[in-house]
Amino acid sequence: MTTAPDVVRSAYAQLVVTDLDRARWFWGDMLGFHVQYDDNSLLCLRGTDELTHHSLVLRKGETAALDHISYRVRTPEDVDRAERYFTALGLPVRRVPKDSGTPGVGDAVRVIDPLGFPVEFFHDIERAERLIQRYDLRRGAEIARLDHFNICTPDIPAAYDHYKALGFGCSETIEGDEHELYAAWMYRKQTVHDVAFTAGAGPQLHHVGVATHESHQVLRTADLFGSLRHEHHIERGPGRHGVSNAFYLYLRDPDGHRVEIYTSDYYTGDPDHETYRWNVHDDRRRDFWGNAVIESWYKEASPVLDLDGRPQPVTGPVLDESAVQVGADGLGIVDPGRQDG
Ligand code: 4SX
Ligand code: FE2
Ligand code: CA
Repeated sequence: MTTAPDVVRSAYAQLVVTDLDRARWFWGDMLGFHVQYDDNSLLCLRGTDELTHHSLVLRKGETAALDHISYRVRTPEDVDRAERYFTALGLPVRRVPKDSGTPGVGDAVRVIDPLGFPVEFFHDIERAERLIQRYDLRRGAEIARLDHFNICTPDIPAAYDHYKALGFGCSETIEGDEHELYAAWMYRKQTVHDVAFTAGAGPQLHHVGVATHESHQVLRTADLFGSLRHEHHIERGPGRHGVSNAFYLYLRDPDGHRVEIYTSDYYTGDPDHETYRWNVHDDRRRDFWGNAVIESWYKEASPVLDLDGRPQPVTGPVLDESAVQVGADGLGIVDPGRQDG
């Protein structure tokens, strides 16, 4: 068995957008990402707390898609380990030397993982000026940092097995009565997740999750979109998740890419941290207040590219969580302790 690379954290996502000016407005002016690099074909963005070059890259292209997700690994040798690991799995692997890939990133390896996703592993990245206390530069949602990727894949157990083998822990799951897996949240850094899986046609990108410090920033984001008559960008929330306990808001960017504004999940770093399992019939699992999840959230996602920039074909899901009925009438579980009439 080849040794898996030691992954530190989810580091950045590179998205293809069709209009950089509109993307600059959405991600920069509205979400408050700091522009670290802009050459009119590529934008590198980072949150107020991030000390490395970027956590989001927007590349101008013809069709909106995910170019790749990227994980930082612990040492330069872990980049070589990633190359050997995915080569041994018989998957497409490509070295991307410094200065030939994404600005700011050193030597990297890009692969198509067993789930069909374009994934990069790197160690070296340019450091960036500390903006943590530049309150004068904050605007919009005041995004602090990237938190996670959420990906659609038809086979959740296969996704779980792949990330388990890469050394990821599992913080929470959604399961059926026979423990069939509908969704799972997995981490390397000490939070609820670096990556989560949504059962759906895949490989597709479901969303990028970005963190604020406080729930008022999530509410203010929704208010800003409303005030500017851009409420159509709001897809789901604000609300409190059951899974993760985070406060959330989902938006769609001008190309339809979904982003989650996310705050206040919990620490998972103890070595004996246990997986918390939600039943798919528990109406609090995805919104702790029981608010329904809009259909588009389950059904729509961004296509992903292969290593040559062509769209990857998708396969339909095995389980469809959106079709699960909660309670006899589908409207919610009746409190078993409640006496009607
Ligand atoms: O909808 S869920 O409560 O299951 C959920 C979705 C929890 C955490 C997330 O980051 C997410 O995207
Ligand atoms: Fe999320
Ligand atoms: Ca809406």
